[in-house]
Amino acid sequence: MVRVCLLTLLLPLVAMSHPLVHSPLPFDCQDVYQNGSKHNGVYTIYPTTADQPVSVYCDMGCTDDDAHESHEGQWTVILKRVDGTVNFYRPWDAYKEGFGNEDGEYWLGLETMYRLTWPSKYELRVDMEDWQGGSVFAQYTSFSVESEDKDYRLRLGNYVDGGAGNSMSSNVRFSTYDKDQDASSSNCADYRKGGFWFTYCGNSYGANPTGLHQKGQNSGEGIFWYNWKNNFLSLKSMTMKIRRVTPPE
Ligand SMILES: [Ca+2]
Repeated sequence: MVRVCLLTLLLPLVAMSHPLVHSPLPFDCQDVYQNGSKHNGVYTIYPTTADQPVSVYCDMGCTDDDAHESHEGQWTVILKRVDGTVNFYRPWDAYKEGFGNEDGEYWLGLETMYRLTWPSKYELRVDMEDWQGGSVFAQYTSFSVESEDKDYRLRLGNYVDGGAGNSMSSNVRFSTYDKDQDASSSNCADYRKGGFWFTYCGNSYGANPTGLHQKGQNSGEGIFWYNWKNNFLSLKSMTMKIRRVTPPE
């Protein structure tokens, strides 16, 4: 899953110098790719209107095999955890608008996720890595986020594969420490130190992609994916990314 990409070092320059004026405004990273930018990096997309640009990290695949490239990449990254440099214990408004650094750790924002996923069908892939160098992923056939009026409720398709196991549930409202909308009598976002589509928090199930960046602890406050390790072991990295299943005509 982790590929060496020599071009990565050049990417920020490529991204900044890419002339958007010659192409239609990209709706997501798939459009960015089709407009000619085929390398991983930070780009600007326009999920709403031309006067509302959104900065995003695009995972374009970055493999040396060109024939394989178009199939593997074109992902719009919605969450990235790599080093613990960004605080994810934030209130509702922060999770709504997004925060962090697109070239490091960040949360894209629920409103942008809603704008991206209501008109088109997207799939979801979650990549993760433990502290021993192991890596797996979890892929879902569809991913969409409802509007704020509907509590940014998550609609998730079937878990397909990847070795991580299924640790996410569909039909779940989003929760932050200041807006507890989970099904537990506890405040899961406060308990887990991040915001997410939590259902229950006291039981041994679920995922915590926005938890604390801890080194291999079992605190239940770290970044974990329960069904991979069958415990709350905190992971080294986690990325959530989405891609249109059927591109619009
Ligand atoms: Ca609760």
